[in-house]
Amino acid sequence: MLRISPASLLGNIEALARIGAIEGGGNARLALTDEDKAGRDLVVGWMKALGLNVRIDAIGNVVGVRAGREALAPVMTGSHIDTVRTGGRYDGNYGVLAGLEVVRALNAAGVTTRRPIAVAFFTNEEGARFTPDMMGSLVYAGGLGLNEAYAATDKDGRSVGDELRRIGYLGEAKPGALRPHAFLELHIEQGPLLDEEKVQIGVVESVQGISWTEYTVSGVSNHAGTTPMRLRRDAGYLAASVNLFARKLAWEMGGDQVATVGELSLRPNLINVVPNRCVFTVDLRNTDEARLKEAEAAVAAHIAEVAAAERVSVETRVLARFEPVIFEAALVSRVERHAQALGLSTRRMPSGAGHDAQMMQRLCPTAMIFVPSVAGLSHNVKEHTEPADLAAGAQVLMNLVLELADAPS
Ligand code: HGY
Ligand code: MN
Ligand code: MN
Repeated sequence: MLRISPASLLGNIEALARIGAIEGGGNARLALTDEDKAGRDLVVGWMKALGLNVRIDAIGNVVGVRAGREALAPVMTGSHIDTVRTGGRYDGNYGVLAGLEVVRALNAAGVTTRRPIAVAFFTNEEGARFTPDMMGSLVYAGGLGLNEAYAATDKDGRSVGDELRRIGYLGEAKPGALRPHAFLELHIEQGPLLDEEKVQIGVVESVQGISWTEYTVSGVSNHAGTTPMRLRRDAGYLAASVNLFARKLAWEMGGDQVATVGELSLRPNLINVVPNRCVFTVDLRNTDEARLKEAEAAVAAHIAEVAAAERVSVETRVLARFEPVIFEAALVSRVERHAQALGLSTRRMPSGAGHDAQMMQRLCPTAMIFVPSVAGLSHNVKEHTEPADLAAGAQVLMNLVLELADAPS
């Protein structure tokens, strides 16, 4: 059996983690920043050194292709290398670098597979600077037009199109022109299940639905001391009320329902002034689309009720909305079989986080492989996965990629 080299994989994870490194061992490489460019340049350099034919597409997705014996649709693997501002070193990066490790091992063994093998990283998976998240893979899968993606702006008004151009990654290739035979994404779980249950491999069956909404509340700024409660039109109060409501709702709904108010900014943000403006976000997720719709409706009704009582106005902007995605069952079973053939313990599960794979399932049979996240921590500099688990996941990826790339059909 062709073996991945844990040392080579861990070394590359370590090297990439030095780019955009932040206190505590994590990474800050927000999409299309100079740090993202530096990470991209490093990984593209590694792709070229491995002899891959590197294509950069018009949304900045990068695909390195290793030729096969036959010019067929490739088996593609990959993920993302952009991070949130307080990111860890494994989220996304691990899947891309494991894909390059598969290529390195094939090169070292002088093996040429029947089908080409492609390793990709997609632009702006995180959605932490520009929304929607999974932007590059969504464009690649035909779910978002290029001009709409280019027009997305960050809080400083910088657009995706301008930033792509600025960092030199507005490529020529048409997004999605290279249609994979199958797509595999190896990723850390980012949640607690595998670690709590001491299971080595997560066989991912689906990705839960995601609903991201931004609310801009306008009230009346006033003196904190002289304004009686009956006269207040407090924009910040609405946001606080939604946070409490959404959290209680998620607890009451139970199941997979989660709710997060992740962004919140007040204006004028002064101790003695009733805020007249508040911009905040609500992230709702559920594996069940009907339940997710219920949660969205309940939050909207609560906002309408409190806004009327507080006499504030609310502008709503949907930032991202993706229904749950079910992965190709036959491919999911292959993941399970390969993990078990290596003597690894497995459990089937949904993904709580969004991933590029959920977009690629629109194009071809797709599946994901999870490895444990210690204490379920992610989007946190303390994100950690044990080296043995990182190596095990990469070996499952290797074996599955080889099986698919040499299959007769
Ligand atoms: O938000 C997510 O689930 C992903 O990290 N973009
Ligand atoms: Mn990720
Ligand atoms: Mn992430």
